Amino acid sequence: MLTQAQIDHYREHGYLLIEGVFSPAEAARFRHEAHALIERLQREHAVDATWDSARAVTMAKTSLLHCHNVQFHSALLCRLMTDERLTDAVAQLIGTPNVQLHHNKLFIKPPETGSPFPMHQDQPFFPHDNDTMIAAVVHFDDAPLEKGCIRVVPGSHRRGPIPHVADGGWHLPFDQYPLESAVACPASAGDVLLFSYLTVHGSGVNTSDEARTTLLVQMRDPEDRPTTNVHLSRGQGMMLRGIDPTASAGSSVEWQLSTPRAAGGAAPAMGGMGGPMMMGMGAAGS
Ligand SMILES: O=C(O)CCC(=O)C(=O)O
Repeated sequence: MLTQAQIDHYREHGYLLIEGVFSPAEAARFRHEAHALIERLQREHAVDATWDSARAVTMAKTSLLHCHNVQFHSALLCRLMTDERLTDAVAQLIGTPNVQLHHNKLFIKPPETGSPFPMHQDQPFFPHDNDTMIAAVVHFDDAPLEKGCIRVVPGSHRRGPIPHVADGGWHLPFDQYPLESAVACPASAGDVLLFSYLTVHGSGVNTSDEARTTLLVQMRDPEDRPTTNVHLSRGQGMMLRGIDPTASAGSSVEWQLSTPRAAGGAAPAMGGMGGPMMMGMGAAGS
């Protein structure tokens, strides 16, 4: 259970770091699973997901190993997403008993060369009517500043959607939103950082001699409808806590693909990559 002070912090600042959600032993198991998964994928294809715009943050050649939607690769990581220690906190913060998966991303920022993320909001990538979308970053190992921990702009969620630059991956102008000006959120293995999809955030290069390993899970109230049918993916709509009161035939992707929106609905688009919201998006999307 979160305290009222934690809930108030999230509402005021748009983010919350919860320490020790998972034990060091659990985090170590997740980390082992994550690295084994990336190794399996790398045998099949390249898994770098560095945003083109990250090149403007650093001249160094960096890389970011990633896997979208880990539930199709690992039962352990699938169970992690439904763990009540995680989903109960999310339910409290978004104010609904029901928590639905939008998508998730496993990231490994390799030692010394782990790619940065320019400052951005996640909202432009997948806007929703009620803005309940929240990211939970589960830390599988320690993420001090030198490992490129996440940085946030406290209170930025209250500004609503901010115009982004599409060039090289949807991001905010570098001169107005320098990475260094944001508040660093260093975390330990087992900690979870939560932030709204309207909270401006980014992260620096991993210059340390250890990998930074995280799972980012994007979740929403199932009654919060996508404003545009973009950023669809297999597994979207899976219930992580409670029920889907809209009873929209299981997968919300299936529903979005087959059912036009009641008012002014855009034509459903598979993959969601065609609209202006997604132009210039890096391989990791958001
Ligand atoms: O993992 C990070 O360092 C940041 C990830 C991020 O900002 C994103 O995926 O939108």
